[in-house]
Amino acid sequence: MKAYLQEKLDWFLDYYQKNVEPARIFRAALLGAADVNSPAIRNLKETAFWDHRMPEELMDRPTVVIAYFLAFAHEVGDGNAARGGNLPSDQWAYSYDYTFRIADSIREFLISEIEKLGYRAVSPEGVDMNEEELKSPWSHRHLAYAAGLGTFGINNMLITELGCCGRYDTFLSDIPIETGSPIETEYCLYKKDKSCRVCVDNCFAGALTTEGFDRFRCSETLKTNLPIVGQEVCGKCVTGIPCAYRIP
Ligand code: B12
Ligand code: SF4
Ligand code: SF4
Repeated sequence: MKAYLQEKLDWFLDYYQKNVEPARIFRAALLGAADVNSPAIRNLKETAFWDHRMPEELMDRPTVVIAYFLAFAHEVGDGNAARGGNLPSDQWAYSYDYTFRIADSIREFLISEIEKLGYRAVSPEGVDMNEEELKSPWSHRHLAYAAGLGTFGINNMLITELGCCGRYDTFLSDIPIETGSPIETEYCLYKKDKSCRVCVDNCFAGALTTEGFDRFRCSETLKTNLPIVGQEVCGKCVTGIPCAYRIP
């Protein structure tokens, strides 16, 4: 079933970018699933956020969380890394905006495909970001981590076999599907043997250091960029790095 949904996802990603909103933003996708009763999901209030929602708060009797990573095309990441003056590229800003539309369409498409098979699936609703803490009660990355899609880099991104330069999305279902579990080796070179810190060096704002991440300082930088590129983006810590498109 996982291969079936992966195939549907691949087909739709290509279809959307060719026919619905022609552009080359994403190059590939990676799908996985996490059992709602697995420790990585049950522990979310401790590992992610005290107010993190449990799957059963968002759907009646779910059995799995489906998670997927949409990997940006190399041009998108490389263009952002190449733009000087600490500014994000226009295409990086456009891609951010594009993602919301394609992600909604992908989710609706996959949910309808699951329903055609006679199972239920729902979008996570009512999980708006907590503005005071700048944290979400539904963390796509932690859910994707629970599904075994990747491991966390010190840039906070989840590094998959397609890299970490991309976007995540998730939804709930009761479809019988092979589930994954957290990957036990570290992909991030800093976490492995301290042989890399390119993401930290790229963070001109000082929000990301090897000691931790100041989400408020990062957020200020994103806001500064809004009037310049039209979106609250930056992404210098996700582009021009060895783990952007692959396991480093
Ligand atoms: C709030 C938020 C922000 C805030 C706070 C950032 C943050 N790191 O949480 C602000 C506005 C600053 C921000 C900035 C950015 N964001 Co943002 N953001 C979110 C949002 C809405 C929620 C994140 C959240 O609250 N997570 C839960 C909290 C509890 O996580 P946390 O405290 O950060 O916990 C961390 C640690 O636990 C750590 N960790 C480290 N080691 C380990 C080891 C283990 C075993 C575990 C379990 C955890 C762990 O990983 C966690 C992730 O940071 C998500 C979308 C979503 N709903 O998931 C997007 C999201 C995280 N953002 C994303 C992106 C791309 C960005 C930016 C690059 C902006 C841009 N587009 O140009 C920057 C990157 C900043 C950075 N280096 O982290 C992507 C990341 C994709 C990816 N490849 O991983 C997401 C997932 C959006 C998406 N739909 O894809 N973001
Ligand atoms: S750039 Fe290097 S240190 Fe940063 S997350 Fe990737 S592998 Fe880890
Ligand atoms: S998005 Fe920009 S400001 Fe935020 S951590 Fe990454 S490089 Fe630093």
